[in-house]
Amino acid sequence: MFRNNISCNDGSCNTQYVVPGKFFHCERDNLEAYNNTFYNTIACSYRILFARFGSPPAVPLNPHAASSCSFRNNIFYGPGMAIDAEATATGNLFDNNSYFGGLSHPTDAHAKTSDPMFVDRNAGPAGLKLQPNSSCIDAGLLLANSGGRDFCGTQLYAGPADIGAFENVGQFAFAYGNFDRLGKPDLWAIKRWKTGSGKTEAHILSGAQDSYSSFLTETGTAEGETNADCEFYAADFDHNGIGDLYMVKKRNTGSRMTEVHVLDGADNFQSYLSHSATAFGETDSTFAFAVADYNSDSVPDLWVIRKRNGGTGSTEIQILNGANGFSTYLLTTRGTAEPPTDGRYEFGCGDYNRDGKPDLFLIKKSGCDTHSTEVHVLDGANQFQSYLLHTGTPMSETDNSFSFCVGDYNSDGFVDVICVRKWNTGTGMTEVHILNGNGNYQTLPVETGTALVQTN
Ligand SMILES: [Ca+2]
Ligand SMILES: [Ca+2]
Ligand SMILES: [Ca+2]
Ligand SMILES: [Ca+2]
Repeated sequence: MFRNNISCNDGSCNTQYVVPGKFFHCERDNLEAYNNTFYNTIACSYRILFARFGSPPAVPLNPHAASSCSFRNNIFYGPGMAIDAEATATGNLFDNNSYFGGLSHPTDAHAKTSDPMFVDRNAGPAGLKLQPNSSCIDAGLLLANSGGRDFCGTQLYAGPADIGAFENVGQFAFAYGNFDRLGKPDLWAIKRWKTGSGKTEAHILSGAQDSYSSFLTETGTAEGETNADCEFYAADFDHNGIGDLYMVKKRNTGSRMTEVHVLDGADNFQSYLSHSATAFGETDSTFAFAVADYNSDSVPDLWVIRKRNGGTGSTEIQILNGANGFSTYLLTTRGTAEPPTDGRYEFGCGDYNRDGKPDLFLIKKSGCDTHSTEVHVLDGANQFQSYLLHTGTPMSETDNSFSFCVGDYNSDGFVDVICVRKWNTGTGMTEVHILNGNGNYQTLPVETGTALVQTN
């Protein structure tokens, strides 16, 4: 078994063996190699060796090449000769691999031969993740014994399997808010790429029966496909009671500033209510956001949370005024009581203690003292300088198969935490697990599969 590995220029131009150059040296019968990325940059006779060789000087230990091996869901990238010379002779299976850079493999009935589109192939192993439009995404075989984790620890498989050592995730963004004027907030699943319609799509699950078992809408929007540069939030821009879709574009913007674009819920997101370049420069994955009214003028504002690398040595917050297109600050750079944070945290806002001032929720997913998913709340009344709550919950520690939202699901005035399980769910559907704010998140009154298939 050889799976979820990366090989970068390993064994290239290795001349100590009979045959110079190799991707991989396979000496065992029945070896299964899957979901690996073999990457080479040097023109050489790259190949997979199946013969069994001893130490130099190269003497075959066994004249019989390995047989009954299988190679599936792998990426072979690099210049060189065809790699099937020994494979075809010894009954080894090649199926559903990607070959690019001059390689070929005529025995692979499901060969992918277009550029796998690495994020940055000169940036080391992490650069061998796939871009959102890679043809290797969702093109893999679902193999029964996946190993459970990809090269960087993402749980496998996240929806349809991908080819190569990295599973692509983040296609869906989740938001929580009222869409349809009825009392209870709804769950918004925003599909950013590989949508089928060629548009960013909104799939909104009704919260009316606490079951999320039907859709209020499933539609392409006026916005083309997007990527991880864009985050999505639900709020009512124009006070007509119908939720609107806020898109925060963090980088690669025309204005070189973080931008906010608002799509109108009233026409099913077919037009824009607003386009704004904010006063804040471009941002990246060290930032998180929320959209909620801070200064009680009923206009949603943009909360910019800097998780780390700020000047104060803490998790920082700044809030931009929605009333003037986010061009001025309601709260300028402010350190908080929370030390720097990272990818184990998600953020949201809501009025935890019902004093009329929205508070900042931090959901800590892993690495927790309580060995559970934790809820921490910073007090909006003193500009987030102290905590209103630290608590463990009945949710065990969570990973990136979960997304979190904050809102009052049952209209009892207590802000709840909505845990969305995207994949590897018991029901086979995207699931909602709600931590009840009444009682400080110690119960899970709602745990349900939704009408939405598994997401990633
Ligand atoms: Ca609206
Ligand atoms: Ca406001
Ligand atoms: Ca409060
Ligand atoms: Ca509640």
